[in-house]
Amino acid sequence: MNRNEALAIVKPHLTDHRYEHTIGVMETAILLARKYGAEEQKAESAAIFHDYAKFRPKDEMKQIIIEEKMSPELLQYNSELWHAPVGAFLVKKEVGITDIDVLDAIKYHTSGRVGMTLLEKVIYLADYIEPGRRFPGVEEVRELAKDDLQLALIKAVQNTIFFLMKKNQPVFPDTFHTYNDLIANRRTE
Ligand code: DGI
Ligand code: FE
Ligand code: FE
Repeated sequence: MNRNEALAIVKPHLTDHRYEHTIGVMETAILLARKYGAEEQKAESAAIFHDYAKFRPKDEMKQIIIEEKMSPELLQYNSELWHAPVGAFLVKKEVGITDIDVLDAIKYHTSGRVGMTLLEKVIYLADYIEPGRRFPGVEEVRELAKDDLQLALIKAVQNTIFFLMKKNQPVFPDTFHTYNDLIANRRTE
C-alpha cells in the first residue's frame, strides 16, 4: 500500500478538518523519523491511520474494548481516549495492517505508555505539534522537537496533564505513568 492508497482508505472515515490534521501529522512524523532515526515508512503509515477510529460511535468503541478484552479502566475515563486502542484494532481488522510497531504507535498515540518506542514517541509528538495545531505551549514544544525529542515529549505530556487538570478533568493513569517514565529516564544535564 503506497501513501496515496493509504490516504484514500482513511479519508472517508474522517472530517475534512481531521483529514488535514492527518496530513500534517504524516508530514511532521516523517520529518521527525528522519531526524531521530525512526523508520520513515512506519512513521508514515502510523500517522496516516492514527485517528482512523476518531469518529466511530461510542457504543461501537465500547463494545470493542469489552469484547477484545482491552483495559476496562479505559471505560472509566474520557471516551476521547478510546479511539487510539480501538483504532489499532480496526486498522488491523479492516485495513489489514499487521505491523506491530505501526499498530502500537496508533494504540498509544493518545496516552503514551511506559517504555515508549522511538516510533511511538515520533507519532505522539507529531500529533501534538503538526502545523495545524494551535494551542498555548505548542510553539515551545515545536522548538524543543528540533533538537531534543525526549524533552519535547516531556513538555507535551506535561502540557496535556496541565490542560486536563485546569479543566478539572480526570487524567488517565497511563498518561501519568508515561510522564513518570519519561522523567525517570531523562538524561541528566
Ligand atoms: O485525536 P487528537 O485530537 O488528534 O489527539 P489525541 O489522540 O491526543 O486526543 C486528545 C484528546 O484526548 C483530548 O480531548 C484530551 C483527551 N485526553 C488525552 N489524554 C487524556 C485525555 N483525557 C483524559 N481524561 N485523560 C487523559 O489522560
Ligand atoms: Fe487521536
Ligand atoms: Fe490526531
